Amino acid sequence: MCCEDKKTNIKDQQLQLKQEQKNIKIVILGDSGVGKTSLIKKFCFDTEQTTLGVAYQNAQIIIKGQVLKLHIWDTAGGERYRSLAQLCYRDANVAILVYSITSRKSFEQIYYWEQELLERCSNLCIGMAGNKSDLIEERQVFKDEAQKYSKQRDFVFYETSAKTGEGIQMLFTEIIEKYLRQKQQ
Ligand SMILES: Nc1nc2c(ncn2[C@@H]2O[C@H](COP(=O)(O)OP(=O)(O)OP(=O)(O)O)[C@@H](O)[C@H]2O)c(=O)[nH]1
Ligand SMILES: [Mg+2]
Repeated sequence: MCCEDKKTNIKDQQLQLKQEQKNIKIVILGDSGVGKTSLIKKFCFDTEQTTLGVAYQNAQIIIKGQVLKLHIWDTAGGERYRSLAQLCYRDANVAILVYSITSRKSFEQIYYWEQELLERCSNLCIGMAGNKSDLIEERQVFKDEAQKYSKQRDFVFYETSAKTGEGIQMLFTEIIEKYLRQKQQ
């Protein structure tokens, strides 16, 4: 192969890598009522299309000058939708597990949601959101405990509020940055 060919090849590979990085599939899981849909609505600006018990939204985010298209799949936490939700875990790049800080049970269920996910896909970047952080007086899960849990499991963790917007941008940005770093390795 001549030098020029090699150069073209490297350029092609770089271009391909860039194109691959442009689309990121994110799935959002967690118990019913923890605020998954509300979180996504706060984060996205596009219109919603509901499909078979799961909802899809897309959004754009710019990280370090790179425009990324996010395909966000909002699963329903209710029992009767579980088999449908499982269909959208496949090929996910990033997953965000959501609990509500006002529900101890929803936090305890995080382990279940993680197992659900890992049974169906690997090589995922996982984040955890302790949502409804604005409801301080109803808190049932301490931040320290959730932080410790996420550290053990290598999750990106933020407490979020779909009402005030607290933590949402940080959570998405950090988890996507982590995904991009892992993809480069
Ligand atoms: N105060 C407060 N309320 C919230 C927050 N997030 C969601 N809610 C409320 O909690 C309720 C449930 O929110 P959803 O976003 O529908 O919950 P979900 O996780 O999508 O529920 P499923 O679709 O049934 O799985 C709604 O009444 C929301 O307005 C939050 O951060 N703070
Ligand atoms: Mg919902």
